[in-house]
Amino acid sequence: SLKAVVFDLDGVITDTAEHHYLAWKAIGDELGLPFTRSFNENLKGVSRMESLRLLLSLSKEPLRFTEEQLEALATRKNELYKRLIMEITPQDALPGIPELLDELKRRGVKTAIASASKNAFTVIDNLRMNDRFDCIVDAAQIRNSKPDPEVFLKAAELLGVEPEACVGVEDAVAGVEAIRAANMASIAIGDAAAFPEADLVLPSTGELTVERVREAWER
Ligand code: B16
Ligand code: MG
Repeated sequence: SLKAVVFDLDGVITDTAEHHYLAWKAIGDELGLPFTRSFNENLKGVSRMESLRLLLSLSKEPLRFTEEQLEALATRKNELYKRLIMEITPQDALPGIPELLDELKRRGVKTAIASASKNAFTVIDNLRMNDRFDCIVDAAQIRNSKPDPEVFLKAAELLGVEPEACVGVEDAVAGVEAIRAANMASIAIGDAAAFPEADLVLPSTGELTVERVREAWER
């Protein structure tokens, strides 16, 4: 039976995917790179340094940055991002999420966060959602980033459940890949055309109910 739901954080619990986008956009603008929202889809769920590498790949001429300069760019993006997430309050949980967490608890289904972000705890603190998850796995606790399944497998392990008894929820292509590689059922939030591999795709978290979670798990 269904034992747990493992949630991605950025873009699923709250709209920090937008904050990541705005921070990378500022760096892209400074460097004169044609960074768009549609290209930003590739950065979702991807680690900070890998995101920077993808952003710089937009340059027509090869960019010769030293390791130090790359670190400085990533740090500056993170400073911009940290400033944006300072403003997050409990009102910023995405639609339907608090209700779904309550309902899962009532039914004895465990919940976890599986985030690629080093800022996950700050975001969850600002949402005042620390107590609402049975466990939280962030970037500091894993070696391999999504699409590697490690972060989802670690969540299942800490919950003490088999991955096969879990549903994972993601807004990123790399994230759905990670869920599938972990042998969990998958729900993607976003455009159906972008997620041919997901067991279920919902346009927004407002549609994410216990019934939909069960539906994905039964596939
Ligand atoms: P940070 P998630 C991911 O979080 C974001 O989707 C991705 O855009 C970001 O680059 C990554 O975290 C690293 O974040 O720079 O804060 O360590 O979606 O897995 O919760
Ligand atoms: Mg995400």
